[in-house]
Amino acid sequence: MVSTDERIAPQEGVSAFDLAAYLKQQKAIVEAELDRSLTVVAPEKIYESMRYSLLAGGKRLRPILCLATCELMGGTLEMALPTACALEMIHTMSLIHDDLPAMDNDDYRRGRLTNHKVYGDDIAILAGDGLLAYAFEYVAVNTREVPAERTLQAIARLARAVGAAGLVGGQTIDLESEGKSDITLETLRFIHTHKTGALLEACVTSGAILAGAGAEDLQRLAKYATNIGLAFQIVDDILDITATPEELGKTAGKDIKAQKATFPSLLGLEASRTEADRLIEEAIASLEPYGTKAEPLCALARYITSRKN
Ligand code: GRG
Repeated sequence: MVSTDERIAPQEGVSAFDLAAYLKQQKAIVEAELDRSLTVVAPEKIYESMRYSLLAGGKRLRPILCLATCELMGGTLEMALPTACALEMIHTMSLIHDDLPAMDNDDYRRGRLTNHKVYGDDIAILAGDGLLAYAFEYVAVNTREVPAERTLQAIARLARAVGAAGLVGGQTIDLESEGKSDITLETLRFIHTHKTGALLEACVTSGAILAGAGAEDLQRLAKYATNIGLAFQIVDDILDITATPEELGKTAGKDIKAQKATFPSLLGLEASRTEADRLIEEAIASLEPYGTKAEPLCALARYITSRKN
């Protein structure tokens, strides 16, 4: 269900865009495709574990971003749907591994027990690995009506976002930084742009690549993505302090407990909010050349700072 928090009040001079209706519609498309993408076969335990996390809800922001940019660049839903699902598989696997005792050690995610709490650490590791491999297979096998060269480029973007140049690199520095009191804003920016921003950028750019976007469009969209990526993680840090576990669907207040450097711990809550808002406005400004066609992406950017979970 889409909450009323996702309704954006139209601003003066800006036409109304029904984000709640848009999110509901796109989310339903993604949920149905994810459900179809993964069936339980032998060995059942691993498939059940993969489905447990993949179909546990979540905002589905990453696939929705991918579909939105593909559409903005003149592509169709069919062109981007396999990649959109793959992005959610990758995101889900990163959450499964992030929640493991060897990493963030969390018991709850998306309002239910974490994968390893239900299936054990061993199966949770394998479920993550299985989802990661399947994500790439899914794009390669199911992408239609897109020239192979573009699909290959999209796959390369996804792979780069996942590896040491992206999520894996960001998570490494994040783990190394834990408990240290001298983490600088620069290091924190590195962690956020890699751990969270890289995948969001891959969502936006892969959708555009599949639709055949040119270099100038890709550059603009990458700028939009970098800004929303950093804003997204700043808001995540703020919510860790201000939201309840029920709102978050996971343990709240973990960053303070772990003495983790975050934007609020370095800048304070108000300045962090101001920075997130500034980044979102900058993201929106880079979409100006597209006019009203970019309304979904602009509304999605604003949603990042107004969200409650
Ligand atoms: C990718 C190979 C590989 C390994 C994973 C564990 C790890 C390496 C990286 C950690 C990545 C991570 C968990 C980043 C945090 C991103 C983040 C803000 C997650 C929350 O995203 P939401 O709010 O969650 O979109 P929902 O549940 O709505 O999908």
